[in-house]
Amino acid sequence: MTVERTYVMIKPDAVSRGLVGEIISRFERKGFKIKALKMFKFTRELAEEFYAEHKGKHFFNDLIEFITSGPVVAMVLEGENAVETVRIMIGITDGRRASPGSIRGDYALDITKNVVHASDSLKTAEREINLIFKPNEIVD
Ligand code: 3AN
Repeated sequence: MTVERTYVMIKPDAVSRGLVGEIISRFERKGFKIKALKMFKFTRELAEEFYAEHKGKHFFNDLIEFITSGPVVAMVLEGENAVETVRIMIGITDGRRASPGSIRGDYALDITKNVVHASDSLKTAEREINLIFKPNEIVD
């Protein structure tokens, strides 16, 4: 086991539904440390860069429309095996099929409006953290 950092983002649907505290507290109770935290609204340009790997896919436009539709809450979480463990905690992409007990399984009924994002690998985590946070926004 190694201590890792991962990028987690509470999406506009969950912010407008008042689920921010609930979602953050699940990660805290699990034992992860919050190393950075902020609320912001994506510009179209930043959203397209963030989701660049999905450019050209049939759902890309809906995804960009959705993620720019309202504020998100972004954070850096740190803990043992953070990337994989947080992915298990959020559940699979389609909220209808995500396991009960996972965040998407408990709060999402949609594949686009699916409440939360988390990095899918260490390499992605580094890219996403560097894209969204300045070094002085992350505590040591
Ligand atoms: P995950 O967030 O589970 O890693 P990705 O990275 O495959 O999923 O997709 C990024 C986002 O794109 C998802 N969170 C979801 O909002 C949207 N998305 C992915 N696949 C689809 C799809 N088949 N139809 C609609 N939206 C999708």
